[in-house]
Amino acid sequence: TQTTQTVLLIAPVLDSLLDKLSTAFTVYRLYEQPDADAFLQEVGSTIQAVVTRGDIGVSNHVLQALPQVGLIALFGVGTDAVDLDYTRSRNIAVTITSGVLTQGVADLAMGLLLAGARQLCQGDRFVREGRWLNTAPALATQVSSKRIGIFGMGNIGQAIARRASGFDMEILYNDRQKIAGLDYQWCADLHTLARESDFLVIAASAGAENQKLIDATVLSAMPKHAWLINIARGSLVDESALISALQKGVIGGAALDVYEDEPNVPAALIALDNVVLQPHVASATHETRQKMSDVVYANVEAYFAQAPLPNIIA
Ligand code: 8YV
Repeated sequence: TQTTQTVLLIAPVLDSLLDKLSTAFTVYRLYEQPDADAFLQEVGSTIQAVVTRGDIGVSNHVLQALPQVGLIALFGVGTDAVDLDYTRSRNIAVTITSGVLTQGVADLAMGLLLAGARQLCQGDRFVREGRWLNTAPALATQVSSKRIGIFGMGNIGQAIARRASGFDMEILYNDRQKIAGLDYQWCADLHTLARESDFLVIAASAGAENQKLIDATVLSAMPKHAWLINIARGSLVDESALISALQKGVIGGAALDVYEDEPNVPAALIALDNVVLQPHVASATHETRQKMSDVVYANVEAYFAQAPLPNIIA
């Protein structure tokens, strides 16, 4: 459709969302442009809304070429790939897909935890490669009744805690402060949480202020048998310190959905057997991605209708 309501897509989204947006608005796809700067020079001044993935965001360089833009609708909940100081200074609203991916992400966190402790990937390889025919499988680590430490007790952290309580786990957490009404043990600092946890799960939002917070000192505070699970952002972890901790047996293992420089996963991580690797898929189910698409669409629609944005961030 050619309307004067124009949307710039920074990265691919679900086909159904693209179709819906294209039916209602004029949609340009930046990711298909061989020369992005030339393209932005040509159409940038007409763009009113940006749609992009949470993990990709949009650079200030691109936003500078969009003088009229008033909305960035993120397909995701992480805002770390957008410079919020800059968007505030330009009065650009930012919306996220709040609520709809909480369950899916918490599900994968438990999946990673179980896969790591119970050696699900090793077991699968063991059967496929025919090794079961002449060897006994290795013993794994129990999950039930163990201590789970959740770093970042927002919606996702709390959904992980609810799942963990179904596994009779003892639940500890660290967040900026104790959260009223939560019946779990609050640890005032991350190092204490690390020391006390059999499984340390990262569920915090990421930003410039907490880059590489999970560093060598946090990893050494963890018990030797403990596992690190990350479904948040790779930037929260010092990846080289993690690799070294895994190689030296400082921790038991790591189960990761996110990395410092996606999709580049260090060969040193891939080489390790006490590691479970997923390609940033915690929200990647049909159900969740459909709901995320609906939320993105609702916010773009509200923006052009000059209605309140349902999922605007503070
Ligand atoms: C998505 C995410 O995988 O919510 C986030 O911040 O990282 C994920 O839900 C990402 O936005 C890509 O679509």
